[in-house]
Amino acid sequence: MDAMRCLFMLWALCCLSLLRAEDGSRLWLRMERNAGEADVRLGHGTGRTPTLDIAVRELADYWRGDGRVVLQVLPEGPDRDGFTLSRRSDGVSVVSASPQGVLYGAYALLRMQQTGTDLHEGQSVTEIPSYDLRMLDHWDNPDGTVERGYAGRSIWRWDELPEQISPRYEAYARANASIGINAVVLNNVNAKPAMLSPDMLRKVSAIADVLRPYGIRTFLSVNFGSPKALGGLPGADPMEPEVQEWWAAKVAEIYRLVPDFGGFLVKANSEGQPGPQDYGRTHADGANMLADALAPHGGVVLWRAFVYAASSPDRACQAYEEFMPLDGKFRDNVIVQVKNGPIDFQPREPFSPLFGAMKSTQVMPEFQITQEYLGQSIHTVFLAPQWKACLDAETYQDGGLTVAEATQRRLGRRSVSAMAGVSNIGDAEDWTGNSLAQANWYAFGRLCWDTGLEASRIADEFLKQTFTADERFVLPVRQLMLRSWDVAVSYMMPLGLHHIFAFGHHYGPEPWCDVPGSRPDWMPAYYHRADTAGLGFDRSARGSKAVMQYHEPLSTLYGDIRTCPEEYLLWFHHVPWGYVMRNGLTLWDNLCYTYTRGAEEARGFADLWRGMRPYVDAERHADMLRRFERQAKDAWWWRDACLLYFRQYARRDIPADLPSPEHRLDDLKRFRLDIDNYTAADMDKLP
Ligand code: GCW
Repeated sequence: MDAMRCLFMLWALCCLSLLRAEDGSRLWLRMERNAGEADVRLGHGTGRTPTLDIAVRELADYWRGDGRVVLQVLPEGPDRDGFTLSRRSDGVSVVSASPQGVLYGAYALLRMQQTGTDLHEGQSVTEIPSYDLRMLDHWDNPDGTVERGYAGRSIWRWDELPEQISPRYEAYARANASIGINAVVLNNVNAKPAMLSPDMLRKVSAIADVLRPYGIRTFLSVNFGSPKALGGLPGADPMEPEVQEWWAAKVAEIYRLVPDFGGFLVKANSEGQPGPQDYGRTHADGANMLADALAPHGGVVLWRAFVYAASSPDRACQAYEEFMPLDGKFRDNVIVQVKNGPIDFQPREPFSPLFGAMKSTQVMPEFQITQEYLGQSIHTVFLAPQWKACLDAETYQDGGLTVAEATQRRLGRRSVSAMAGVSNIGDAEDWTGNSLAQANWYAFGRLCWDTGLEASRIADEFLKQTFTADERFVLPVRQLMLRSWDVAVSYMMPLGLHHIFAFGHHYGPEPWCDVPGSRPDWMPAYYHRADTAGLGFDRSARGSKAVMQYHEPLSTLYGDIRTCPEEYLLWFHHVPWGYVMRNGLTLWDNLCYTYTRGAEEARGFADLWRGMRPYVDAERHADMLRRFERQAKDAWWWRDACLLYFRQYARRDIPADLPSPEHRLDDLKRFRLDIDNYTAADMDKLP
């Protein structure tokens, strides 16, 4: 080896060892402490509060800019959690009408410092968040398990509470506040009645005490049958006075323990949960009864529209059918919480027609941050582009409103606007079980704050704060993140395919799955409808008529196979295998090319990440590399499974210029993933 090369190797080794070992626990809050030189103070007339103390402490510890920082609460400052930052010759001021707004301003300053976007002298910026409630929904159970959680167990240690307060609660509150999240539902929508027992409520109150100074209000999911299951009443009919009294008393008990309690999230008459329909009442009757109990205390009801019956001919139509007749019948402290798509957090869905349809009801979007249907905590899929596609979608309500605009309006005197995301957080060291999946938590908060932010800007901010600002890292990895959703859709369910997952755990492919006696709408064939004529679900006017739930011109656009966006083709149409698509290739050939492209790009992600070794500490680099390698293998597994299976119906060959399948269909069909006992350590046991 020549001398130059030796020197270079030595230099490279030094650089590598300089990257400190990291476990990902600091998330995007990896600021270096300053040397104690920051001059941070409260402005004239601004008294201390616990929230302002946090703002002062954060800046005193981490601000490295010139001059002093003055934090001020002024009645004429921006309200609704907003703030103004101004840079003057002698420093920076942060002004808001509330302490909480000042705290968000403080975190904005630190974010600017970390991402190199400082204000110049004389410049000022004002930000007002897009939504009033920026909410994380935990699907955490009292026994410590997390439904669809892939990052370990629940962060809430119910068995230790209220005596022991894990330091993680405050770290969690701080991370949320740093991105503007101000509302948290602690428990699963499949709620246990015991959640409302006096014992549990004392634990809830202890958590709420930690979250409060960070500006976060606590909410609970409730089981609609609680008056019966917990209260011992004969039923839970919302029209029964004793049921109403039970809830009013329970709500009063909660507010004694948690004075700023936010309200209830309810999954009713869905997937076996009790609800008002059990007593011949409507969703509005149920929601309003709870809303009346909460109203005197300032609480709200988040009532989910995720409903579907096994008997329905098209699950995609059902939420609309059940909720549209109730439009305008909900109290103004009820928000109907609607999943982004009409079915269920699929890799790619058109937006739910309810966003455009319900004009007289406060509606909020619900997104899934946890990757139930997108490779869980193994695959890297940056979700901001998926959420943006929904938020930016034009509904054509009243001549023109995007989903974001339709859900940001406040319709009644007590109405609040809201957006929710199902959390991907667990007790894993790095919180999300995959250090790049932290980006989805981050992106969710940032988009609730400002739905106008571009996905690329969010990725950029995240990478600079969480890894390094070195462009040799940020540029390629940002590009990887921005491609990742489309890539995952391509190797899992391109062209509008949906719900062809393995039964139950939803990790791998199982388009052939057929569990005898199971609900038909839980089986892939219900959705893909493959036969020798073609593939896809006919939701046009000749089919299930789901297209008619959209305003014109969308219903015509989606309903006509020639104008339907090709990304939704098989969502809305049963398409002949030989149908020629816009690029001149048949449906079958397009499926083959798209699956293959997705699988090849996933392989490219692993290669790209391998090359990022100089910029990332060894721990996070190695852990992510294993995941990227597994993702690449899974992508080929998906591609082979779906092409081999659908080929039986298409009766066509995979184009000769594409690689032959690496797997055999029979082997894939025999494979069973024991997901309950599956950990990242078992990744090599997959096909
Ligand atoms: O996506 C499905 C999940 C269920 C979940 C349900 C819901 C909490 O598979 O695990 O239950 O949606 O959103 O209620």
